Amino acid sequence: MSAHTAPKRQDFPADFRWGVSTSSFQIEGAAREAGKGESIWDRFCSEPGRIRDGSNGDVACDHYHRFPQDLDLAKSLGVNAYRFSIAWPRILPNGRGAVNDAGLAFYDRLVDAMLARGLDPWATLYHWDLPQPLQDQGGWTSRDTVSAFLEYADVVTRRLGDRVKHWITHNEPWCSCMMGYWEGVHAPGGRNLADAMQACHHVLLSHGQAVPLIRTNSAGAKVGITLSLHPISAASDSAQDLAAARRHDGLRNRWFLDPLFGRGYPEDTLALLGDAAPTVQPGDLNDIAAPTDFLGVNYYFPEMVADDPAGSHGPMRAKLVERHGVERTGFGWEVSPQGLVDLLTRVQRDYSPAVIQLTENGSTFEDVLTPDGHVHDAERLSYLQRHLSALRRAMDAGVPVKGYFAWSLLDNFEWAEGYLRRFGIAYVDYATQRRILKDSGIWYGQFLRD
Ligand code: IFM
Repeated sequence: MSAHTAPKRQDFPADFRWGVSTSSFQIEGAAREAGKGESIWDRFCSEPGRIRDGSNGDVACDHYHRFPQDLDLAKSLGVNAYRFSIAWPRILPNGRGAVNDAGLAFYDRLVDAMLARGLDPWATLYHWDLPQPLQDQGGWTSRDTVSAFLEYADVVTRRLGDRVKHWITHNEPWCSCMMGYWEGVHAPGGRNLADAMQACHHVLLSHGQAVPLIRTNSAGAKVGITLSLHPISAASDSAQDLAAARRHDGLRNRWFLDPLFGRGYPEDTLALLGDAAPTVQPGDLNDIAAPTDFLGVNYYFPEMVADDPAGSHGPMRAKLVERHGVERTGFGWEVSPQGLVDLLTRVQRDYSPAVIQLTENGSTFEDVLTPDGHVHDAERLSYLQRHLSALRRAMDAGVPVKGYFAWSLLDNFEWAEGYLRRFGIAYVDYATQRRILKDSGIWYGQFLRD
């Protein structure tokens, strides 16, 4: 860790959005309560060997019952925005059709509680918990799921659109589609690239078609999508590695950015995908490119790649290479604040979004609750400070970032890792459900109240 001067809130504009980020499945629990239907993650967790600690989201952080205290905690930090997601199976237990009013009523209470505390609600419609009945009909590989999503988006935005004025259609399509339908490590556990590409196309299409609908139901709302993006570099200056980096970037970043910004799918990536390329109907690309108000960017780590002529890691013929001697998080992810600057300046140079919101950024380390009742997470604290400084540098370079959301308010269910990875700025003692602000959370609060 290099010496570093802590950033100050005054270094950022007065109207900057400061928030924390969460998602429904990861914190809510109450998996079978008040009419909620089964989600693909409930099902995935029930399959042996899927989740590293054999856990599930049945209780998670019990946020469903403890949200007033959790929002008090967020408020105590001094954030002015709170990002959360809505569990589709709470609203439409079968994915479409009958609406479960108790589910809507829960989000009514949640949103009202945010507003009562001066927290601006930022709602994500899809953070991966697809209703299982839709998966039984093909999930995101089926075009019918697009119309089901529009039905769901309509119901939710009609109900909450008077109070929620920031909507994110999808969180990280790469993860929900590529990790879920190709790599097999996320729900629903598929292992077929063509399925994943079709799923991606439907997710993007559902985003684009939902944008005008959300605007109709939520007057004056700002609407966007959140992508997980990575700065990518080549392992060497060889022509082969440089070409591999370009190919990898095609699938990892450009595959999403290009169609969202009206360029269609990247030709080079399409050619490499061959038969795995998705079926695209006339008008789809136009729909996907619906103008939005902001691009949500989630940044965690950079990637370095080398040529992989055998294609053993997929048709992009690129393989990830570990950079040696660098700092890493508990997940093994490279810590690179400069990567954030590189990523944001690249997105700005190549796509010029009017507004970027940094909707997630955070880290996992081995946290220890010490006998003095504290969690001295010096590494996470340093990560947070250095990424905020990097954000400032990106803004100085002209990138129009208007908000930062720390991932995450609470330790929570980290997908295939279960509860083994802690990303919170507040520690959760799962046995008692006690929340304890970590040193990083205490610092974030001081920074915000400064
Ligand atoms: O926990 C996840 C979150 O659900 C999506 N973005 C990355 C986080 C950390 O892995």
